[in-house]
Amino acid sequence: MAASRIPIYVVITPSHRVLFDRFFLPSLDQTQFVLHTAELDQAGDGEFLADDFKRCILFKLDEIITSISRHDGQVIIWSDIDIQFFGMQAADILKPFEQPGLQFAAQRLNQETDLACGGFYAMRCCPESLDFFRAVREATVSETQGNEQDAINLLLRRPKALRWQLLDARFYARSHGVRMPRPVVMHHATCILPGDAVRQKIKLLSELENYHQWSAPHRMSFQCKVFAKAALRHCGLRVV
Ligand SMILES: [Mn+2]
Repeated sequence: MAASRIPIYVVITPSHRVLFDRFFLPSLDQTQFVLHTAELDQAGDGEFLADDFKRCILFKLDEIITSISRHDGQVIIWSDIDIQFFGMQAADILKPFEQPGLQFAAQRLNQETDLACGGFYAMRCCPESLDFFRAVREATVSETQGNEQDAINLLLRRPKALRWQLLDARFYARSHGVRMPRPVVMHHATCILPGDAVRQKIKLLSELENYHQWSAPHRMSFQCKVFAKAALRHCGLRVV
């Protein structure tokens, strides 16, 4: 039996809309997910932690708080739009929530730490999540200088945090490293070099378009190419 469709929320800004139109939307299986978009009209390139980025974060946190009240008892997703999906299904998200009491599941930020990524997470809509995100909003302003991801990680490690876990390796982000996991259900084009973020993200996303349908030789040649580029970066070259 098909699982019920999961609400997936995104904030779209003019600087990043191209990523949504070209990669996020076409790759999202809308038989599995119900898309909710909130548009934020603002100038700026949305570079990580610039002033326009921080305003966007507070707007997003207000929208998160509203969304939790709207879907009482349900699991919902909050996602960045620098993401493409490789056939991700509702069951991929609901599986961890079969554990009794789980309230929050986030993409892993990197392999070196157990930090949550602020760009892709699912939560059970309940009073605890609502309190948590109210506290995240407060901490984002008063403790982490506008950085919501830091606030989430700070509060997850405090007493009375949500019951949470990291999503597994199928939820791939570029900051996990250049080796592609298999199986894989999504690709988050987390940035690798400072500056011209949107252009870099377009390049990363277009290189991996429809990855779940690639042949084994295609996957292997891609993997060789990214290892070679990683070696060049290691030598100090600016290669995306
Ligand atoms: Mn992102």
